[in-house]
Order: sequence, then structure tokens, then C-alpha cells
Amino acid sequence: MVLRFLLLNGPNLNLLGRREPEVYGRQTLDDINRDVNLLAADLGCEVEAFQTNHEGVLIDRIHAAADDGFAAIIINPGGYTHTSIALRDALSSIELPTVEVHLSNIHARETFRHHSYVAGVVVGQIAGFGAVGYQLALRGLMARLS
Ligand code: CA2
Repeated sequence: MVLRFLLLNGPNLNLLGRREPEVYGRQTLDDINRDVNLLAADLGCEVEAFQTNHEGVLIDRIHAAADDGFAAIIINPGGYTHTSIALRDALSSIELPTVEVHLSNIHARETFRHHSYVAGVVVGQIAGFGAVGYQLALRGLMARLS
């Protein structure tokens, strides 16, 4: 059976590659998703990517993920990382293993970015490796699930 992964990106990540390249890199979200899909093909799995600027829409996708046939979730919650108990509750309410990804090293930035509400309910957190972080998350989940 081919494992399917849901790759979620939260608010403002649709702007990648167009603003603040010194912090978030020059790749657009489409570039990142293309590279993750190439890796998925190499690994023999599938990735469906989805971005939204809306907290409730993210939560709805998380609730539906198991019924939608996904084996695991990779998520960059963007700014909701540091604000959303609702997002944490959604992730802890599902059975699917989840990896939290951040392009930047949130622990080396402003103090308000040091705390993640979701960190305590995910398998692990990858931060500071730029776009490669999504690929590391996919490799980690594949190793865990295979
Ligand atoms: O480093 C990350 O991936 C973040 O999740 C990105 C969030 C930030 O609030 C987190 O602290 C760390 C911000 C995403 C905003 O993305 C932009 C991309 C291009 C231009 C402006 C914002």
C-alpha cells in the first residue's frame, strides 16, 4: 500500500519567495511542494500539499485527514504555532503521527517565537533547515511508518 502524507502550511506561507528571503529563503511554496513531491516519488509514497491562511480551515483538514486516507501529517502552522491552543487540540485529537516544520530556527529568533503550542503533541519538530525541513520530515515519517 502506498503511504499518503498530508503537507499543511499555515498563514502567510503563500508569500514565500516574494518577501523576507533573508529569513525564509528564495523558494516559493510551489517550488517547495514540487521538491517534496519529487522526494516522495523516490521514496515510493505520495504527498498532498495544502496551504490556508485560516485557522479553522487548517483544523478541518486535520480532523478529516484520517478519513481522507492520510497516514501522517507534516505541518508548518506559521504564526499559529505560537498562538493556537485550538490547533494543538486538533492535532492531539487525531491518531496520526505529525511532524512540525519551521523554515527558520524559531528558538534563535524573538522570544515570542520560542514557544510552540503544538510541539507537545507532535512526534517531533524540525526548525532552521529552510525548505529542506519538509523533506527531512517526510524521511522521518517514512522511517517511522515503514
Ligand atoms: O519559520 C517558520 O517556518 C515559521 O513557521 C514562519 C512563520 C512564523 O510566524 C513562525 O514564527 C516561524 C511566518 C510565516 C510567514 O511567511 C512569510 C513568508 C514570506 C514573507 C513573509 C512571511
